[in-house]
Amino acid sequence: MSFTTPTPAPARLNRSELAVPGSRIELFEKAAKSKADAIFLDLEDAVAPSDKEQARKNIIAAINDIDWGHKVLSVRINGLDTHYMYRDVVDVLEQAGDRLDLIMIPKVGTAADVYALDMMATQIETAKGRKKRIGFELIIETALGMQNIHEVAAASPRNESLHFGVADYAASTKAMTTGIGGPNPHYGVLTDKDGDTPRDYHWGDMWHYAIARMVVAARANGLRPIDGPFGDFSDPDGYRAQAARAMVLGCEGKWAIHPSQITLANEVYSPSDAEVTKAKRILEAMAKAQAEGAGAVALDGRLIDIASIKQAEVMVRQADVIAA
Ligand code: 1VU
Ligand code: GLV
Ligand code: MG
Repeated sequence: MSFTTPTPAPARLNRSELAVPGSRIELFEKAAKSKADAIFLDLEDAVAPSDKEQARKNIIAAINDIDWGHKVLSVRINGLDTHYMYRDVVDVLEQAGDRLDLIMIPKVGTAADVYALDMMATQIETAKGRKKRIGFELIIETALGMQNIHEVAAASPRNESLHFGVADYAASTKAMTTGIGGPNPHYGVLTDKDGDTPRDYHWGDMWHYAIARMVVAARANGLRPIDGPFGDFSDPDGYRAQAARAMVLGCEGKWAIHPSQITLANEVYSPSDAEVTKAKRILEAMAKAQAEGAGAVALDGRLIDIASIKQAEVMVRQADVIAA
C-alpha cells in the first residue's frame, strides 16, 4: 500500500437515488415513502426558470415538514454560472433544518468551484450554528469536469460522492446522441472481413471511459462513484444492463428518474445470497490458509490470495450495510 491512505466519506447506502423536481410537490410524499436509499430534490434542470423561486420554498418546507425516514436527503442546487445558485445555497442552508444531509452540485468544472461552495457552506453553518456539516455530491457532466476530475474529487473534505451526469456530458462533449444513458447503435464494432466467416456487429458501451475514470477519481479520494440517469423509464432491461455495467466497474449506485427504476437499482446494487456466500467462503479459506502460513491457495479450482480477501470484504460489507 502507499503511505497515503484516502479518508473514506461517511458510509451511506446509495444504491438508488431518486430525482424529484422541486416544483412538483405532489411527488414529495411519494418519494419519501419509496424504497429509494437516497433522494435529491431538484432546483436545477427539472425546474423551469419561472418556477425556481417557488421550488426553493417548496423544498425548504418539505425538508422541514416531511418524514424522510432513514433516507439520505439532498438538494441539487443550480450551477455556479447561474444567478440562482447563491440564493439556493443561502436559503436552503439558512432555512432547512438538520435533516438535510447533502448538497448536490451540478456541472462542477474545477476544484475552485467546490472550494467556493465549501466557503459559502462554512460561513452559513458558522453564522447559523448548524450542528451537522453538509456534505457534497458532485456531478461530473462536462468535459471540463471530466478533465479536472481528480482535483475536483480532492477539493473539499465535504465531498462524499461523484455522479456521472450522462445527459449533460453527452451535450458538453458534443457526442452525437439524443438518448440519456445506455448504448447507441453507432458505437459498435464490425468484425473483420475474414474469409467466409459471416461478419458480426457488436454494440459497445460508449460511456465506459467516463464511468471508469470517475470510479478511479472517486475511490482514490474515498468517495462513492454513482452512475447517473437512464432516461428511457419504459426499458427496465436497458436500465438493468447499464446499472450492472457501472456496478461491475465499481459504482455503488445509480439514479432513478422514475419510481419504477428504484427497485431495479436496489436489486443490481445488492449482492446476491450466492455472491455473499461465495465471498464468505473465500474469507474462511483465506483465514485457514493464513493460519497455516500460506498466502495463496486454491478454492474450487481457482487461485485466491490476499487480494481476494479485500474483494470478498467489499461484498460482505455491502451485504451487512444493506441488512442493517
Ligand atoms: O401512481 P401515482 O399517480 O400515485 O404516481 C405516479 C407519479 O406521481 C409518481 N412519480 C414519482 N414519484 C416520486 N418521484 C418521482 N420522480 C416521480 N415520478 C413519477 O409515480 C407514479 C407513476 O408516474 P408516471 O409514470 O405517471 O410518471 P409521470 O408522467 O408523472 O412523470 C414522468 C417523469 C419522467 C416526468 C417524472 O418521473 C419525473 O419528473 N422524474 C424526475 C425527472 C428529474 O428529476 N429529472 C432531473 C434529473 S435527470 C437529469 O438531470 C438529466 C436528464
Ligand atoms: C444529469 O444531470 C445529467 O445531465 O445526466
Ligand atoms: Mg445534468
